[in-house]
Amino acid sequence: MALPRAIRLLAAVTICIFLFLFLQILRAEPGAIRLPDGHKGKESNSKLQKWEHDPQLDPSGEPPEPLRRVKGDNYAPDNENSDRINATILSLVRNEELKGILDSMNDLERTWNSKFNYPWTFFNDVPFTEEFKRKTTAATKAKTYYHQIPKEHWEIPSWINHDLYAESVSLLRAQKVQYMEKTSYHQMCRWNSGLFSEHPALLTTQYYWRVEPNVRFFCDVDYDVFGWMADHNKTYGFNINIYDSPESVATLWPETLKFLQDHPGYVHEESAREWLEDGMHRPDNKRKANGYSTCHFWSNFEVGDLSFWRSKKYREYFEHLDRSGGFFYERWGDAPVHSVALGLFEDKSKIHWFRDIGYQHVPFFNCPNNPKCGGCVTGRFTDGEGWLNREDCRPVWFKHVGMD
Ligand SMILES: Nc1nc2c(ncn2[C@@H]2O[C@H](COP(=O)(O)OP(=O)(O)O)[C@@H](O)[C@H]2O)c(=O)[nH]1
Ligand SMILES: [Mg+2]
Repeated sequence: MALPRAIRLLAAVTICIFLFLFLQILRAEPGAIRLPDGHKGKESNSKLQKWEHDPQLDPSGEPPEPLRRVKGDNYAPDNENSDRINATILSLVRNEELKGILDSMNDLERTWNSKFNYPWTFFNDVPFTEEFKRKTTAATKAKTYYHQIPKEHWEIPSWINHDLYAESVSLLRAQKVQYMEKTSYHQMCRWNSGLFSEHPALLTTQYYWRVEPNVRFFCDVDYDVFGWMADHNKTYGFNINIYDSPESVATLWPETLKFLQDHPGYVHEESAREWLEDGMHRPDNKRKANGYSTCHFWSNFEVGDLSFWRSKKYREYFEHLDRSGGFFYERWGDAPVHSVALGLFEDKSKIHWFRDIGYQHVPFFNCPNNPKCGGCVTGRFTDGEGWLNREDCRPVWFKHVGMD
């Protein structure tokens, strides 16, 4: 028996409403990133909320086994046959930053190194003061070493044209490139990019963990981080991924492409090149940086294998960049230089996100959802101005590479 017309109409309308509601649910964004309290968000917010999911909000623990643990005295500071592998914590630091490095040391010792007792190796362009040595030695049970950087690794190289350098400084200062006028900043970036691995004191060392003054570590880490790198065949570990000021690296990518033209076989088959060239999220950055997204591993935290920085490919690449003068005529940072090299020459699966190492270098955080962490807000990326949230480019890394 046919249904009355009114009932059929009602049924059709109900189905339409149901379909409409169903589509709305499908389009809703799951797990949009929680923004810091008080962030009123403008344009920056809307970008963020398009990111589907911030994995740092998920409960997380340690990375996969095998994990090397403390058992008895196997990592005791004076154990000659300890389970420590060939590695050091390293820090380029000024005498005037003593208080800042002691704060960083106290945090890293408390959360990790008081268990594993890896040595600390300090570098400076001038001799360390006795007070610096005394106080930093007293801040750890592990061994401490102090080294001066050879002049030829620090001084402005002979091929830099000083007039051009001065002109570039005024030009890029006008474009608001931070620290452009600080020669020591250029020297520091160059050293951290390609000369730290060449310091005679590190020549037989394989892994390093870079630590700066005034950084914080929030989470207890109960496994040997260097041992984990070795067991899992990792080259590099990061924990924060941000965009750079494109004006500071405007010719880094074009110079890189020139290098690749001469060495077409150097790009790794499993490289993260697509990540370097991503233009979806910040197209302006990519345009101004002439093809490079400017997304980089924030290198004030890095755990790495020095063999990568000493490899033929990287030595040649660094030499090429260095000769082009961009460490002075622009303000190439060691973070984008390291990131571009890793993104091109390394297998992307050998780059690891240390999500579990809670960390802060002003103004950014890496703060896991983990009961082992204290003193930071889970998932908070910055406690600075709201627009800084826009600088987070981890989602671009996750998109292209995943979370390994
Ligand atoms: N010895 C020495 N260390 C420096 C110099 N400039 C920077 N550093 C160190 O290099 C690292 C990066 O410098 P920093 O001022 O923190 O730069 P930012 O993190 O980019 O603001 C820190 O560990 C500093 O202590 C310098 O002229 N001499
Ligand atoms: Mg710093």
